[in-house]
Amino acid sequence: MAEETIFSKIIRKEIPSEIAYQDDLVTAFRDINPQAPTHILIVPNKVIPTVSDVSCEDEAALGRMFSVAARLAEEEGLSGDGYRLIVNCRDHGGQEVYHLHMHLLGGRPLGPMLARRQ
Ligand code: DGP
Repeated sequence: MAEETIFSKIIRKEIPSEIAYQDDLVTAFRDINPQAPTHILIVPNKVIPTVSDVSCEDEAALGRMFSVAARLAEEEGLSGDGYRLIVNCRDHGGQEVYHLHMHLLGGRPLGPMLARRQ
């Protein structure tokens, strides 16, 4: 059984957060440290620590994450100009919270995908 993080407490509403969407498979809430006018995290309700831990039985939740991203992007007025979805994985990916999550970012031009090498 994978270890819980703070995101499980957010999903169960044991600690406050600004929840934008929730259903039986996924929860979406606003990032505590927003990097863009819209910055929402979309997470499976089940604890899956990283992308490397995904299995076939998670496909419904992962698919739902994308349909919820599209729905929230539309609600936030991002669909026309576009937005970015990011999933970080482990150290080199810059993952801080080990409960798989998708960042939905938009509301301004987001620049290049990666910081350029010097
Ligand atoms: P990542 O680096 O991909 O693991 O991103 C983790 C994100 O989670 C980071 O942008 C900040 C956010 N975050 C961490 N703790 C909390 C929290 O307690 N509440 C909310 N709303 N966001 C959090």
